[in-house]
Amino acid sequence: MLFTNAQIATLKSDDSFGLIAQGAIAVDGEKIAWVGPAHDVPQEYSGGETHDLGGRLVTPALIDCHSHIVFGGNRATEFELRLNGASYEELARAGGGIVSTVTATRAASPEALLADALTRVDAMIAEGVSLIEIKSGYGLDTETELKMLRAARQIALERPVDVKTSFLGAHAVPVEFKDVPDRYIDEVCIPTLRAAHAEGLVDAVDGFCEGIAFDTAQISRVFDVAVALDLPVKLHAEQLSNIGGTQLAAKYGALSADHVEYATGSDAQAMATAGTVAVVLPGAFYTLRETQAPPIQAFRDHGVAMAVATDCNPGSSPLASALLAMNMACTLFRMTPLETLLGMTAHAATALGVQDRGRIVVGARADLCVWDAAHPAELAYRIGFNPLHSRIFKGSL
Ligand code: DI6
Ligand code: FE
Repeated sequence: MLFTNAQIATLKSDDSFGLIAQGAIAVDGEKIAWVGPAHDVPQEYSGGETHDLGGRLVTPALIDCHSHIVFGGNRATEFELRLNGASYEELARAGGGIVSTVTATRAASPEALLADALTRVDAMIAEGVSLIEIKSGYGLDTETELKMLRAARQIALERPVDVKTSFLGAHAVPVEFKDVPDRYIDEVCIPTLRAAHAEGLVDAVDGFCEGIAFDTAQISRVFDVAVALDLPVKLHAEQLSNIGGTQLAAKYGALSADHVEYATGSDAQAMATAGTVAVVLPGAFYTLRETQAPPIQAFRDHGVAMAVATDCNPGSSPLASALLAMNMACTLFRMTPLETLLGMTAHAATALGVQDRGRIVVGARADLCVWDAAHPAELAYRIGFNPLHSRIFKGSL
């Protein structure tokens, strides 16, 4: 199949959009077989099925590398309480926050959990997302963590989208273990990780390293099990304070450290050495009215790859728009439109340990977006417009 008459942002390297003005892309099965100027299309690709893209912009399909899109209920009441002055941490310590979503998620039937998540997944797909990372972490008991992860796997069967799962048993301390978080880690979190892994439900292991969640010693115990199971790790680190999560993530060679508002220059250095991606989550920064932005310039200076994600969740980031996350990363964090597009494509793939997509190069998965736009900077620029014309998933329109 040949797609022609396209303005292609290949993102073939990190230093530019890699634009090809009058371009064509040949697809063989699920993969990109050739990309280049339309007048150079090799003979072997010019005879088959051809789609004229009308001069539209083509980019790699978007990848949301950090979401909690499977959950029960919502937290609109908590939103009102925060607007009246309560802080996210106060609400968490008072048994609200993540723990209130745990109650709703435990109560939800598998069917309802899936149906609810699909409404948000559909919004993502409509904006060109083809791969979504989905975390557990609102079960905090074996049965519900498995229920969440099965729902996440089911999403990839119900919709034309790929899913990568992350086990986030170390997300919060459930009420039944309120004052004994270490017992929760040993008696529930780690055995549940083993059970979920045995069922093939885990692609990576995540944790929430924070004053209101788990410290580095507790996260280390979970990560040691991940290493033993040969699973990659990633970490919610330095979101509300700096307690050493980024350094810990780097020590374990984590795929990514996420949020990272309170990370320092030396944290950036450690991430660079470990090849750990910095995943910035401007939806949470915005919703919590955070004032400390992540150290974007330090990440640039140290050569840390940056990804951008929605963090779609009912508390700190009720956001199901990848494009708005890109816009926020520009406006709130001063990232460039190129950095945010790389952050929702190539670098998001790296943050998930996926090598074969996120750039329009020969051999990559033919997951593409066709946009009613003339230049790729337009994707991060507008607010509340969806310029997606069509999406190509696994080589099919
Ligand atoms: N940080 C976040 O932003 C989400 N989880 C986390 O560890 C928020 C989860 C929530 O508030 O429900
Ligand atoms: Fe998160």
